[in-house]
Amino acid sequence: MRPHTPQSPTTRRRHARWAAATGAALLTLAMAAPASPRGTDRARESEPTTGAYETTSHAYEVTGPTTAAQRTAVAATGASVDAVRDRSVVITADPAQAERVRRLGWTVRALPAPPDRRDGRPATPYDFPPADAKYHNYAEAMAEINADVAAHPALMSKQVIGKSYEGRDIIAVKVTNGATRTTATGAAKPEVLFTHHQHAREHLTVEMALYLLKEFGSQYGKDGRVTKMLDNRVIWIVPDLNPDGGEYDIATGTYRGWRKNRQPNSGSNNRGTDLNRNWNFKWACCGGSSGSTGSETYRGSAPESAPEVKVVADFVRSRIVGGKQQIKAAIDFHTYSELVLWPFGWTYDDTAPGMTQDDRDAFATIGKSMAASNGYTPEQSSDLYITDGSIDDWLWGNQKIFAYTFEMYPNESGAGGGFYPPDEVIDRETARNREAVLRLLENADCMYRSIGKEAQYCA
Ligand code: CXA
Ligand code: CA
Ligand code: ZN
Repeated sequence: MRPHTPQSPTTRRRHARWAAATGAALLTLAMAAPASPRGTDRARESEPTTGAYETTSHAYEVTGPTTAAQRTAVAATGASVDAVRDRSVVITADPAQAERVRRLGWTVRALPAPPDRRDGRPATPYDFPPADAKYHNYAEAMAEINADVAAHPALMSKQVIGKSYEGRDIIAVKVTNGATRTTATGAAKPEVLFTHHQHAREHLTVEMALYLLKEFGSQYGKDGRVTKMLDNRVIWIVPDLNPDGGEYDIATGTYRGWRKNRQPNSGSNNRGTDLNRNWNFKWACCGGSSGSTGSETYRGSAPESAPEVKVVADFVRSRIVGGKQQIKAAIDFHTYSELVLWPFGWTYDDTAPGMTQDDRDAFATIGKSMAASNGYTPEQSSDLYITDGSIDDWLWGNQKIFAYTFEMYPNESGAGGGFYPPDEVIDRETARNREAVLRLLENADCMYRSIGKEAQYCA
């Protein structure tokens, strides 16, 4: 195992920025938290953890954990770890999970409930609150995509690749210049996959998909790099992996902070599987997911037990043509923390069976290049905490696709709005990833070129 340095200069820098920017605000908000509509700490902790009702999850700041192993232990209580700082983490937990974290010896403090953005106006069911009206609910996102495809029929086509648990369409948009079947050299076009919104409350990721479609559609024939990529790549955009969870999160006009899908679990009143723990590679292997239905990181009853994961995994497998996976690289968009992450998540080790030093170096080189372009922090995902059953581990471990996770804006839980940044930031924070996306597309034909080994791997 490589020496693990949890308190790297990078995390220390991030911590300092956070403390300076939001320390005072957090204190105030923590004091205000018990008056939130979700009730007091005492009330929450008297709620049942099993039985007739779903328990209420809430955001907490946990002060004390400094190493990845300590953060993995926090996650093992069933909470989701939403942000990682030098000496603390932000989690989502139900009262029992929060108590388990306290018993680990850490200080646990309730954070404010998600913001009320209704502006005193009535909520429209299944719509974003008035102050966040620029976000797209499911119907609005589909309408926007249909319009993009209709406006650029030579560049885009939409496929329904399957259905969510509640029966919503899961779609993939194919973006490429349909007039060219191969690259200039006659080779099959390398394919690149962008996936969005595995986690319900991470709505900014759907906006990222809409941004990419707008940008590719409008810049073809205008911007040289975009034109070259649409001529020489096939881009697949899956804009919404978790439409049921997303709609549930916004249904009442007050954000619910929901993460999982909305699939019932047999023998339990707790709904939902964490889609990013349900992929079929080392599923349940390593303490990086939970077998409890009430957990924020419930892994499901079996790999691909979530219909949404099965649909996208089947789609990825369908891109194996003549025995060869056509998709070479991928980004799965999440929020928040401003990170570029690469696999493996199941082990702290840099290299492992199926991840050679050259593989790792190509991942890190292009990961760091993308991060240099958007100001995110690049690292292996297990530098945060262990995960098993994540999409990146499956895409790389099973399909040999160079798969990254982007954790988008904000960097911090406080000032930037955590999972719910105001809609004013959408344009800036989606365009912020333009260059990173182009860099991945431009490298996708031979990721090993980045480490000077094109001849060895891509001849
Ligand atoms: C993550 C993503 C991919 C592999 C390992 C870890 C981070 C992600 C998660 O835990 O699934 N973080 S998040 N978006 O806050 O849930
Ligand atoms: Ca607004
Ligand atoms: Zn996520």
